[in-house]
Amino acid sequence: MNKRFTTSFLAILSIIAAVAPATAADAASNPQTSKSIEVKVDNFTFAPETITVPANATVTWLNRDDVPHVIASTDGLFRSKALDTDDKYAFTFTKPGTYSYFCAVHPKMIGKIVVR
Ligand SMILES: [Cu+2]
Repeated sequence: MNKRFTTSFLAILSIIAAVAPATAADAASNPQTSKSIEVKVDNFTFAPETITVPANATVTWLNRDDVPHVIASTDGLFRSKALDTDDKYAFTFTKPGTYSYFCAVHPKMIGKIVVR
C-alpha cells in the first residue's frame, strides 16, 4: 500500500515536472508568437527595444510618455503621426527582415523589429 502510494505520488510528480516547464515556456513565448505585439514608449525608450515577431504580426506602439513621439522606420517603410500620451500606432509586418526605427522627434530613441 505504502509503496503503491509512493509510486503514484512519484508518477504525479513526474507529470507535473513534465508539464510545468512547457507551460512556463508557452507563457514566456506567447507575447512573441502572438500576432499582436505591443511596444511601450516610456521614459524616452522603446520597450522592448528589439523584438522578434512572426511574419504578418501587427506591432502596436503605445506612448506612455507625457511628450509626443513619432515612430519612424529608418528606411521610410512606416511613420506614425505625432503620438500624444496614450496614443497608439500600429503597423503590420508582412515580410521577414530586420526593421530599424526611431523617434523622429528624438532620434536617439531607437528600436528594432525582427520579422521571421
Ligand atoms: Cu520621441
